[in-house]
Amino acid sequence: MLEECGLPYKVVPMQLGKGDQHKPEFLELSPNGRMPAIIDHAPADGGEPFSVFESGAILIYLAEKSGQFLPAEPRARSQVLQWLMWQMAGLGPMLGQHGHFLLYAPEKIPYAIDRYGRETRRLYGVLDAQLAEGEYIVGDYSIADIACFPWIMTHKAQGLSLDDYPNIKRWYTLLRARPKLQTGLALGKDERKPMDEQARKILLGVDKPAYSEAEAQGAQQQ
Ligand SMILES: N[C@@H](CCC(=O)N[C@@H](CS)C(=O)NCC(=O)O)C(=O)O
Repeated sequence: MLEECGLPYKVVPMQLGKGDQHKPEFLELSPNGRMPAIIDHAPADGGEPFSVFESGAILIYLAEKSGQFLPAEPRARSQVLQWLMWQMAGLGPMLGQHGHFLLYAPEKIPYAIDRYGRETRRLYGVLDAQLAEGEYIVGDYSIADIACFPWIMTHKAQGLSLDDYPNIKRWYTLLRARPKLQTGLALGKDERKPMDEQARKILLGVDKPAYSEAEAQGAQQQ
């Protein structure tokens, strides 16, 4: 998004496998302990630096700051925001869970793989039908496209073929050809490291007990 907007930026790499996302200085910016988060050192009001967490909120903030990729006309704006919310509440979380149970879970649980797999395919179908209506998700290239693209990029790992979704395939090829998107994708490539067992535990949050003592006692009493 920063590349597409032409805004200057500095990337601060995070090592999720080392728990950088749990550090107090990061939690001040992103209380949910997840990346991305940004700090705007030149906010429009000329005041103190301003931080934003949650990718959807970041996209809206940068679209409003740069006046790009989010139309001002109320109907078009609402449509872009509808699809942005669809990504935030559906595509992202469901594909995240599908990927987890398919690729990372230490045991293969067919029910979970099936449930999230079905939902993943349903969501792909919804997007494919929407993309039958136009070149981009709604109107011109927007933050809805920018938000959805990275999840569609994971289709192979999710066990999907874009041949089953011809409109997504056309849109995906169109977006992939954007030079600024390519620059964005290449960022931080050298920083990415394979996960060892400890990093996996930290990232999946299984380095801590799943239940509190009170919950464990309550379960025994039932
Ligand atoms: N809803 C959040 C999701 C962010 C998210 O899950 N980020 C992942 C990396 S892509 C993360 O920070 N994971 C660290 C962790 O789970 O500890 C958003 O869209 O910004």
